[in-house]
Amino acid sequence: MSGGSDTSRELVSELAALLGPEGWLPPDDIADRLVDFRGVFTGSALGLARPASTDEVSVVVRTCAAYGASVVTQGGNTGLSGGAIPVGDRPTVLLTPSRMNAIEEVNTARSTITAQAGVTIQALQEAAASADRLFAPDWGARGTATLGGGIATNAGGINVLRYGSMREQVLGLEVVLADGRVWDGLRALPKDNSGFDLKQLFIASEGTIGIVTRAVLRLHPLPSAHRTAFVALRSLGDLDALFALARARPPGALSAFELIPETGVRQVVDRFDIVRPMSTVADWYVLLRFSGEPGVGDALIDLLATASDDGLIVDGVVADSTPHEDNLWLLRDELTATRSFGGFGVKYDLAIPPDRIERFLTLASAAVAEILADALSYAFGHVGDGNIHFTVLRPDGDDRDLERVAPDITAAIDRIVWDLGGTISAEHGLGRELRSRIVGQKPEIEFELMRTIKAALDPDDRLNPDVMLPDPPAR
Ligand code: 2HG
Ligand code: ZN
Repeated sequence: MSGGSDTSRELVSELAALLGPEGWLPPDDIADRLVDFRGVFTGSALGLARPASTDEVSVVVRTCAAYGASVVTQGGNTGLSGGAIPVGDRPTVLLTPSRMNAIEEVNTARSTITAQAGVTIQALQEAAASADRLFAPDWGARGTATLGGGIATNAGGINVLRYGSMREQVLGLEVVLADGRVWDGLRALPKDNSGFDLKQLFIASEGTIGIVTRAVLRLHPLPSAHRTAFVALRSLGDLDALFALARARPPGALSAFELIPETGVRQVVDRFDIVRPMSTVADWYVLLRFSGEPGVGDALIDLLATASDDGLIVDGVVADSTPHEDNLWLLRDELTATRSFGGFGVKYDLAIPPDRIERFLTLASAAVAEILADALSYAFGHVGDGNIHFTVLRPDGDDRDLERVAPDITAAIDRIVWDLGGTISAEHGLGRELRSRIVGQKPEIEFELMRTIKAALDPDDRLNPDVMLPDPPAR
């Protein structure tokens, strides 16, 4: 992208003057924001706008529009689909609400929290906990990922099973529109049938039709107790039965159900200061948690006994202290291939009906082996809601071979996911990576409707161009 035209120079000096030194950083100072977390996408920008208020976001958007520049919004830059990196040859301003990180209100009477978009997920969790409430969204990047990014991608994580994705938490939004107008939809009404539910349009829209600046979110009762167990499955075929058992006792207590492979355990135990949870070695493990009343600990111990009697698990351990529990969840947080293998591989964030997990893994590993015999099919994730993180790696081989066959592997995996009634994007969004692949998943009319909404709200295609929406089919 050329940053050198007269128009771009004028835009830069106007924004620098409007925002001041705290609010405007030149490209040389933002190298880390121009590459995505996985190092797959590299972009360029005229600079980074760090507005301090909704009004300043609006001014940035209006000013960019006046000069014909695009605006790409970025939260904590922890996204895994490349949706927050300004790639392309249009003059682009990168915008982050990192200075807009205030928690404005925790309302215990309404069980809501109101915050600005730049606040981290962890800060929201801590503020809620100090008011004896739970902010439910939780995933490994909690300390860096922001509320705005979580809303823009409808992020998921380990608690979706019980509390739903970000979409289920949002009661109201404030959004800066593509023409700079501000929509104040910060209403905290659990029920509101007064027409289209506009906030839902902006959730998962990945910055393409508006910039979320503030949100009011649902809080939940803080469970008075929780207990985590790590169990070794007899075989993957027993996953379903274990899930059914865990869901049933006591009903509603199951708050996490994560599939963990031995390949992952070995990697993270070797690389990090994490203790192997048990000496028994199995191909697959499940990390599960019960939350609720103090009795959940006994219920979990009871569950393990039944699962063992029924032959579903060969071993299991219930965390008996906070450090013990933390060790188990740290192991889970480090499973992402970037951390556990120190490599990227080819990654898939898919969801299928939970009862088809075993079928998917059998078909997908066989398809990968047929294309590249010594590739490693690495799978883990939130199987309680059908979400598997599937990564194809070449730990001991040449990555170039993998790159060469990656399109074939992707075509095979996507086909298997669709045949099983799933989605190739479960919780990381479409970004740049999946925008063309997604066309195989849904009828074209759905993309036409999405393009109609984009054209109505951002007619000049200024907000996050070339992200999420697939190109129209060639006529
Ligand atoms: C997780 O669940 C994240 O750890 C990352 O969603 C998943 O690295 C991945 O594929
Ligand atoms: Zn995940």
